[in-house]
Amino acid sequence: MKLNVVTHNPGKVKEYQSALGEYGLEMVHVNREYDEVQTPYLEEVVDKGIKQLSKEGLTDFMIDDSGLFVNALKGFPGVYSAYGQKTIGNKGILKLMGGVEDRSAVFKCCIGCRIGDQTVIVTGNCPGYITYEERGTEGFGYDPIFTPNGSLSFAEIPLEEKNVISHRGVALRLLIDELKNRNII
Ligand code: ITT
Repeated sequence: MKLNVVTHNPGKVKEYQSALGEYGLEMVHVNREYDEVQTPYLEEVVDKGIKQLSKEGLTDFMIDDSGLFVNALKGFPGVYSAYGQKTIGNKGILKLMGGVEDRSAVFKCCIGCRIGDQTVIVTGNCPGYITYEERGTEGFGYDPIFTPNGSLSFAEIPLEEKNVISHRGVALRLLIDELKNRNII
């Protein structure tokens, strides 16, 4: 079955394909806009996005809204992560974290999937730490400045390993369980 992945971010499509390929699902990248409502909740963005895209006639698709929530920055960039990445970037986050001892952060990923007339929305979290410098060349976005365990950053490990522990990996496994429960895969 083909699944349309609506995103501007090819890195997400790769991670979906790596996790869902073995269930006979083939990802098709659809580089298309949907409105991202302003809210502190990723789930609300995804719920509204699914409703909008369905109304526009799209079928069999997935979207995801993700963010990096840094505790010492009171959750920033959080729901503003895409904006934070485009503006201050990883260097800017490291600058804000200069001299800050509490490096703890959480990556969150909310995935919404619409297949036929069924909707599944799941969320995965990955706790970890902000590094002291950018490290690694794998992945995308904030991967070079996030480490799940204080050792290697997400940009220093292969995608398959990132999927085992990452926020998106956790969400994808919840999605797979739910799609199995509903006999969709
Ligand atoms: P969409 O078109 O799917 O919205 P996006 O890249 O804008 O693509 P989000 O709004 O969900 O996606 O992501 C917020 C930001 O967080 C964005 O800059 C991403 O690069 C970054 N991000 C999301 N997931 C990430 C991950 O697994 N590793 C590193 N950065 C990630």
